[in-house]
Amino acid sequence: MKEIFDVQKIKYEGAQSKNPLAFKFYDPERVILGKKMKEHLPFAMAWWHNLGAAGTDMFGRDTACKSFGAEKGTMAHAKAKVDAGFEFMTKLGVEYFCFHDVDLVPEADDINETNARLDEISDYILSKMNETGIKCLWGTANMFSNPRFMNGAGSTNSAEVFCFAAAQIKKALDLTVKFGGKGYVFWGGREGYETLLNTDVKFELDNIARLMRMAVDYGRSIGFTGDFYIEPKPKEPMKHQYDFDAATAIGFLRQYGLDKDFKMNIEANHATLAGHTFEHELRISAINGMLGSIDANQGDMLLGWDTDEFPFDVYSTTLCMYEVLKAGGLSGGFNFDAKNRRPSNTAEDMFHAFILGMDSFALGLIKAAKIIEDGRIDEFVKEKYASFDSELGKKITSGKTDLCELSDIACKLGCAQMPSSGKQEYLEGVLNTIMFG
Ligand code: XLS
Ligand code: NI
Ligand code: NI
Repeated sequence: MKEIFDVQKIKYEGAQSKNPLAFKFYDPERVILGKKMKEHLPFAMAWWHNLGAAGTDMFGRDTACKSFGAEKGTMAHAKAKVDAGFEFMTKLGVEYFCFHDVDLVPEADDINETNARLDEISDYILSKMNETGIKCLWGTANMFSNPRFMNGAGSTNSAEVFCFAAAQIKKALDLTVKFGGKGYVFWGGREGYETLLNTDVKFELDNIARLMRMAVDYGRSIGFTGDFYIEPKPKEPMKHQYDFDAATAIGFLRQYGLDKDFKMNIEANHATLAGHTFEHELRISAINGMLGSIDANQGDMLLGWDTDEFPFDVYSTTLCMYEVLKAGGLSGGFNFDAKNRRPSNTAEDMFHAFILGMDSFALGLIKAAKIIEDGRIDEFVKEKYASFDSELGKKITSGKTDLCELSDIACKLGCAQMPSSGKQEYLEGVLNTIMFG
């Protein structure tokens, strides 16, 4: 078959290499902390950005061409995207993909027709998966683009639209199972509101949970054994989104008894939109046993929306990988939910973007392993709480005391010693020596 991209297979050449189409840090076979880099970093391609997004923004049309030789809006184009996607992933050594239902085919007016198209394309995708060994990380239903979802999907005010959400989830779960996907994502882009003047928040939350419960029941009934994920995001497109951040989403899942089936899919750019760091969201998920998967991208400090840039900030990838390593790895993977900047509009730029993202995470992994091997940061944190290893501390942490006894102790002491220093600047210096020393 004729190749779509005029690019050779991307190889690791090391940091000295000046070849723009080579990995400088991502060496898939290199062993870090007893595991190959490619096992630490199961990368995935996001169908929508990589094969769909062509640079359109609020102020201008496409700058890139993603027709892949076929007419857009046709099944021939859907197939050309499959060919392009599998060639692209193979050339980069990316072993997974993620998709929304309507990324795969042009959506028809009638859902029956859309489903027939999905059946056709998924057979074709499956044959490509078998040919290449490329796997599916997760699937999802796009319940935010079609105008019927203007008031939400699970949170809609229309019982009929709720049925369409159910139908799309059912089909997307069928496809995820057909592809052997590891996970199924709920990103609640329209599950939120603009004003309380027209919104029954309690009703909407109850209904979202009902839809998720039905998804779990259906998924399990057709043999889906993977994780369901919530992908938190505080805003955009809605002003208030219900899955604001990991802590909020985890609370919601527990409230509705969904916590055994769900984990978090943490996106870096969503974390920063919520006013958190990426690593904060990862830590909150991990300590609750809900760190599932990652949407690997980055935002822009100066812009207040989801810019979906390819990860470049190595401090951020390092602190991310430090959390991931300490959590024992991901059951999911690293999905580049990221797109080229609008003026980076060539096919070669698509490769540069993935090389940048994969190298940034490889560097993050290398540096995070060094933080762990160095041990000073972990040791400091342990020491910081040493007071709770004392007799008094143990009394508190074992729950063998009460407010009155502790109050008596404080009163007897009269005044407390100052706690030990947090030493932030020292620790930041340690991090810098590990990064650049
Ligand atoms: C949008 C989200 C979306 C999800 C999948 O901000 O990141 O792309 O990952 O629906
Ligand atoms: Ni995402
Ligand atoms: Ni996003």
